Amino acid sequence: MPQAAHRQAASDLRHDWKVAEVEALFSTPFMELLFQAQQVHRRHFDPSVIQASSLLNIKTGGCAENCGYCSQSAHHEKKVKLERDTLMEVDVVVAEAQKAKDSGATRFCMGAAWRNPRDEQLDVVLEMIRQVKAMGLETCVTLGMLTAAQVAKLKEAGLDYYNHNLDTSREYYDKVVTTRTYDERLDTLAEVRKAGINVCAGGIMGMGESRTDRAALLAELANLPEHPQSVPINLLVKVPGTPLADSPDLDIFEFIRTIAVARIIMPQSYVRLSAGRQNMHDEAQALCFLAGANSIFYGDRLLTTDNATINHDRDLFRRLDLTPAA
Ligand code: SAM
Ligand code: DTB
Ligand code: SF4
Repeated sequence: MPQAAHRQAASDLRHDWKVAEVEALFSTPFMELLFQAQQVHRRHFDPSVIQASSLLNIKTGGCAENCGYCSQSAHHEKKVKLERDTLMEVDVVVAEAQKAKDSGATRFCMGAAWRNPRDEQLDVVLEMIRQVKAMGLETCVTLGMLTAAQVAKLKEAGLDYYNHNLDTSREYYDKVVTTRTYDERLDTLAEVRKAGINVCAGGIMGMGESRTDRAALLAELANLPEHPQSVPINLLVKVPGTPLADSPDLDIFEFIRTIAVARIIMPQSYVRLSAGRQNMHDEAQALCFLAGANSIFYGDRLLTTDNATINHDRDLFRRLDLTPAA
């Protein structure tokens, strides 16, 4: 992309989206919406290149928060079959990162089931970040809420991205989680952004929310002082025993519309087709890429559930003439 074109486009970035405007985009006839999204996508990205991030759950279960979608909340522990585990050893994490690198991932995301890390826990994660970064991988962690001092330590360790999702609209939030507020989420994102760490923030679709909630979530993300550099759009993985496991299925075309609208209103962000690919047909994934998704979680596991397999993804990329980002 010529530099000048990129600068011109950058000046078009908007941070004043009204929810009604975003809803109107959702209501655009499907073929027209995908065409618009693909046009925006091509102004900023090569449409055949997909960024691949691998995930590792470095600390499993026993989390103090009560997120209704999550297998790792201590609040749902009696109903969800999941063994708690302590924080992994640094060497084990580095070995997993090497496997991810060898399979073609360019970013390694480490997730911990914490409401917030204690300082001595954070110290171990800092060492993981340093060692994974030294391998030539981009680093991402998702550890829950952070203080400004903790954010500063992450920056110093060389962290590239911090994942912290808003998950849904402010209005629907208390149907999903009640142990934290929307504003606490925004506060952590503000600290991360201020420190100059790239923000990875998105949400989950298919938790029984309305289209207005989906539009409000995307407006909230786009209206942040900077668009998140990475926007994960998850389709709820219905984990038996979690409060939201019986949510009605979301029409896949509504999910694809969500990707297209995210692409249009956050033109320069990487939009990640995230959880939920395991149960998605290849045709649906292809439409997500056409709608402007240009990043995936790559690797046989997500955090506690299975992902689309590496073999399947390699084959899908070949059939769609997609190339992983270098
Ligand atoms: N505890 C940290 C936090 O909540 O920020 C980090 C880990 S948490 C599991 C990371 C994100 O994974 C959540 O914010 C949510 O968006 C996503 N997630 C968790 N369980 C999911 C599920 N069953 N389906 C789809 N996305 C899910
Ligand atoms: C994100 O938005 N999705 C990832 C990552 N960030 C940490 C997590 C998906 C989890 C899916 C359910 C599980 O495996 O437990
Ligand atoms: Fe804890 Fe994160 Fe799961 Fe919520 S999503 S219960 S904060 S691990």
